[in-house]
Parts: sequence; C-alpha cells; structure tokens
Amino acid sequence: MSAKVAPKSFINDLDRVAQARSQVSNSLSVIAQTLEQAELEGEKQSGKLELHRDIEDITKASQALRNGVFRLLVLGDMKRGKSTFLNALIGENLLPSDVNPCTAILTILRYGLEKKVTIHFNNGNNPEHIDFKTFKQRYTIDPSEAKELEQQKKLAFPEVSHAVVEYPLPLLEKGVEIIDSPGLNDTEARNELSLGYVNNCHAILFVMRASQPCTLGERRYLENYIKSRGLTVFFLINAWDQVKESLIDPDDTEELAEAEEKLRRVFRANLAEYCQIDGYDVYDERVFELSSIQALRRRLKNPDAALDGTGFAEFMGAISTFLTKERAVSEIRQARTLARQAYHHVHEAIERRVPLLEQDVEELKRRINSVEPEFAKLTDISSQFQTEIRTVKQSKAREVADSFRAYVLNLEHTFESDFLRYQPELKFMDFLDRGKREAFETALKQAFEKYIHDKLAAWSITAEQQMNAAFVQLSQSAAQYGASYTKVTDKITEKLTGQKVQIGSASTEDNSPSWAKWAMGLISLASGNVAGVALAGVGMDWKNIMLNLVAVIGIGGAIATFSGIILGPVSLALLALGIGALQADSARQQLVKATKKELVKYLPQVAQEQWQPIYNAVQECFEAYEQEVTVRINDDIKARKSELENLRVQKASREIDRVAELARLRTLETNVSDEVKSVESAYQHLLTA
Ligand SMILES: Nc1nc2c(ncn2[C@@H]2O[C@H](COP(=O)(O)OP(=O)(O)OP(=O)(O)O)[C@@H](O)[C@H]2O)c(=O)[nH]1
Ligand SMILES: [Mg+2]
Repeated sequence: MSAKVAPKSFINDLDRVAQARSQVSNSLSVIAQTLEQAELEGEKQSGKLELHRDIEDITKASQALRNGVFRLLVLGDMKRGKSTFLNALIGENLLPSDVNPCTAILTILRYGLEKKVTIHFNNGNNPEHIDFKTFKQRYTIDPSEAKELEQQKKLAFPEVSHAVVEYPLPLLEKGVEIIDSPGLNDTEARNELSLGYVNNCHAILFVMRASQPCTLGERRYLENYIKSRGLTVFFLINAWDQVKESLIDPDDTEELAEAEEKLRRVFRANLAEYCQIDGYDVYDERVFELSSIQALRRRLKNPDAALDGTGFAEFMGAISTFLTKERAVSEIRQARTLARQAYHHVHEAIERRVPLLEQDVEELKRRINSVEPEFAKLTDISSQFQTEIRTVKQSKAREVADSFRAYVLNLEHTFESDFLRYQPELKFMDFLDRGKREAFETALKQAFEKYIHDKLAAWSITAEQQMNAAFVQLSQSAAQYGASYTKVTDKITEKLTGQKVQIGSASTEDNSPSWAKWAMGLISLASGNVAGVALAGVGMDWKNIMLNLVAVIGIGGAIATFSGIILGPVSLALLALGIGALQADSARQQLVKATKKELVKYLPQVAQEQWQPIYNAVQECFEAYEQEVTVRINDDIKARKSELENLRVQKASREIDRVAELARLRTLETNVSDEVKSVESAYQHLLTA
C-alpha cells in the first residue's frame, strides 16, 4: 500500500498496537496457566486458593485480544461511492463499483496472503471460492433489477449471508477489517442487512456525496439508526471533485471557494450533532471531504502516487488516531484491569494463607467460625443488590411498555402532520386509472411502511435511553455495594490473620470486587463490540444485551402487525369521494385522512398486543444482568469460604511443609506480578508512543 494512502506512521502505529495486543494476550495467557498450575499443586499442599473465576475471565480476555480486529463498516445511501472509496484504499479495482451495477451483498475485506473471494451462505451450503470476475458479475445487480426486487420486497441473494475478500494489504494485516455494504435504500429488508451489522463494528464510515448534500433519506438513516446510540461515525463527503464541475466556470477560483464554503455550511448544519463527544465538538476529526475516484485513478497509474487534494491523508490520520489511540488504549486498559485484579486476588489469598499456616487445626477452626457473621453480611449484600435489580426491572418493564402503548395510541394525533413528508410522489389522477391503481397502492404502502419504521425507531431510541438511565443507576449502586463488600472482606482478612489490612493507594476502580467491576460495565468479555466511545465501558455487556432485546424483539411484532394493514380501502375511499374532481392539495389531504382512518383501526390492537412482549423483553434484559451479577457475587463468596475450608481439610489430614509452602506461594505471587508488570509496560508504551 502506498505510503501516501495509509501513511507509514499509521501502519507503524497499527503494528505497535498489534504487538501490544499480542504481548498482553501472551501475558494474560501465562497468568492463567500459572494460576491453573498453582491450583493443581495447591491441592497437594495447603489447598486451592479458589482462583477459577480469574482463570476463566483472563483466558477469555487473552483470546479476545489475540483474535481482536478493528472492524470498520462502510455505510451510505446508494451510489455514494462506497465501493470506489474502498478500491482507492486498496489501490485496485477490486470491488464492484460502477454507475450501474450495485453492491448486492455485504462484503468483508480482510487480510489474506493471496487475493481471494469466498461466498458464505446462510442455507447450510459450504462456502464457495470464486474468482474476482465471477464475483463482480454474479453478485452485483442492475438498478432496474434492484427496483423490481424492491417492489416485490425481495433480497437479491437471499441464500447468501456475505462475501469475504482476502487481500495482502498491510492495513488489513495489522488487524483492520473493512466491510462494504449494499447501499441503503427504500426497502427496509435490505437496510436491515446493512444496518444490522452496525453493532458488530468499532466505527462507521458513512459515505455521502458532495453533489447530493444530506438528502432526506440520509437524514432519515442518521436519525433512526445512528443518533443517540453513542456510535463513532466518520462522515466521508465523497466526490468533492464534482463541486468544481458544477460551476459555470470551473476555473473561477473565487466562485469555487464560495461554492465549497456554502456546501460545508450545509453539511455542518446537518452533521454537527453527530460529532459531539461528552459535549466536545469533534467535527474536524470526523468529517472529511474526499475524491475517491481521483485517488483511485492516481493509484491505478502509480501505486505510490501522492494523493494530495483527495482528502485521503487527512482521513487516514483521523482514523489512525481513533484506532491506535482511543480504541486500542481502552482495549488494553481493560486487559490491564483484569491482570491487576488477578494479582490482587492472589496476593490477598496468600496474605490470608501465610499466617494461617502456622496455626493448629483447632485455632484455624475457631478463626473460621469467627468470620461467619461477616460471611452472612456478604450474602446480605448480594441479596440486597439482587432485590434492587429486581425492583428496577419491574418498574422499568412497566414504564417502557406503558410508554410504547401511549406512543402508539398517540400516533392518531400526529399522523396527519407527520405523514405529509412520506407521501409518495403521487400522480393523483393515477388511481382513477384501473391499470395504475396497483402501482399507486404499492407506492402508498411503501410510504406508509417507511413512516411506521421511522416512528418505531424513534420510540426505540427513547426506550433505549430509559434503559440506559436504569443501568447507569444500577452501576452506581454496584459501586456502592462493592465498596461495602470490600469493607467486609477486609474485616474477614483482619479477623483471620490478626493483622490490619493496608488500604492500598489504588483507585476505587481497582479496589472494588470484580463482580462489581463487571456490574459497573468496567469489564466486558462480550465477543461483539458496540461501536461506541461515548459510554464509559465500551462494549458493556448490558449494552449488548439491551440493544439486542429492545431493538429486535421489542418492535418486531409491531412492525409485522402494521405491515398487515391493507391500504386498499384508501384508494377506494378516494374514488368514492370523486376526488378526481378535486385540487391536488385537497386530494393529498383526503389521502392522508383516508390512510389515517385505516391506521387508527389498528392502533389499539398494536398497543394491546405489543405491551406484553415489550414488558417481557425489558425484563429479560435485567434478568440477564441480574443472573450474571448474582452468579459472580455468589461465586466470590463461595470461593472465599472454600479457600479457608481447603486449608482446614489439608491441615486436618496431613502435616504441611510450611517452609516449602511459603516458598511456593511467594514464587506464585512473584510470577503473576512479573506478568502484570509486562502488561503495565505494554499499556504505558501504547500511551506514550
Ligand atoms: N466524480 C466522482 N465520482 C465518483 C467518486 N467516487 C465514486 N464515483 C462514481 O460514483 C458511481 C458509484 O460508485 P460506487 O463506488 O459503485 O458507489 P456505491 O456507493 O458502492 O454504490 P452501491 O454499492 O450501488 O450502493 C461510480 O460511477 C463511480 O465512478 C468521486 O470521488 N468523484
Ligand atoms: Mg458498492
């Protein structure tokens, strides 16, 4: 890849990140193995320290880092130049891009030693290798064909799940994966294909065109699917070269500057709200003016061509900062949290074990009995938190389901003003003509569906916000319960060892028990990642749980019911009114009225039918959370009890070689500590580089 397209520093930065990931992944893996080995040996000595939770979490995190990629999703309306942009990045006319054929399937671009295309199916068929020529011919569709499919509400290749294009590109080799998607359009089924992938990606590259600044459709996607979701979006304003072409005198620099300024104002007005992070304006780091075609042409002639003036260098700089600074840092920081925590657990367990080794069995029993009240307190904290989660669950489930009911019933009052913007470009006399009635009805049905989708999407955003608020509240509670819990466990250690526990200088984040860190969203072991940076814990498990439940289950049923509405009576009603004789304006009004009449019939039904599924979906979100939290707390309590019990059993059954055991435990602690230091240094290195 040309040094100009992906500047050397970007590749170097990615390389550094890849090394850091691999170093940290190795260290975590060594920690996990060390702990596992120590537990096996411990069984023969003074007993296990009960570190299985750490072993499990750390192993998962190590694997996630090893397989980790940064996934970028290229999204945008049809014919914005998405595929051309990717070709320019590659430096080869690889992906189908043209005036005519459209990208028809989701295409994942990832590293491979050789150029290769593989088609993956969702009907159980084996993946199929094909050559690039066949790929271009077979999996693109003509706009006319696309239109026809659209009308029939069909996907072009329903049996295909996606294509994988492998390519030997340094950018990809360093762990970046880029996904080309079919253009968004009027068919919701196709949009789901592209938009359904949003949550699996770390950032979205939303491609627009300078010659069509912020169309209604684009504003709609942004509003419905991107807004308020805390996603990281880069806006690529492509075909910036066309600004010049559109001038009467393309050589008039003053006129060009003026036209460009005007255009910039339009984009800024529309995109500014998507470029805010915690109240900061990051517009300049998120919006880029590009000419993909110029970049591609130059690179086809000379792979190392300078790309000045195409906007590529500026964009690559920004994406580099995002991936190698923000993303990578938060990823490694999380690994560091886990490593520190494992060390902390080992250290604490050893601090308890060492003084107890000296005691005889009777004294040991006495001390274990003496901490029973503290263990009761831990169980108490666990059930208090559980009760709180359940209370929040009940009230939120009701609140969200009620809000849906109220929202749907209220559509009756807003329909007339809302639907105006959706009305198809109707030729109002067409429906009088029998032959054209069908086309009229199809257009009306499409407009209506779009309206329904938008309305439900708008509701789901408010529902997500309600849920978000609830989880933020729960994570604050988790922090408080966590703090009380640590006080009690410190007390246990004091009573057992007869020594006061040093309150470390570590931050509260490090001090809180691991279940609380999970409940606060500080650690996520989810494989999928939310493309968010706005949230404190990127890739929070509950965020994933929530997105899936609310977005998918919550409104799917409602969409199905609304889609069942037969709008046939609308044109009949209009006919009966003899609307042919009316002015276009009042014909529109009559149309809206007649459509509303059909809609209103269904509103109580949808409100009624969907209440329970939504209520259940919300409950499930909290139940998933409650279950994970409860299992983690109760596991921790159990592990703490077993840690003591193991020692008692060993002591009762045999003589323990105290000196050897002491040495073994200290070595364990040092070994873990060494690996944690290696993780720390990888993290520091990443921060300072
Ligand atoms: N002038 C100009 N034309 C461009 C630019 N980028 C792409 N095009 C042209 O725009 C048309 C569409 O490009 P594609 O890359 O196929 O667009 P797409 O967004 O992938 O299209 P779909 O996959 O159908 O959604 C092609 O004719 C390109 O040559 C650009 O920067 N400037
Ligand atoms: Mg395309």
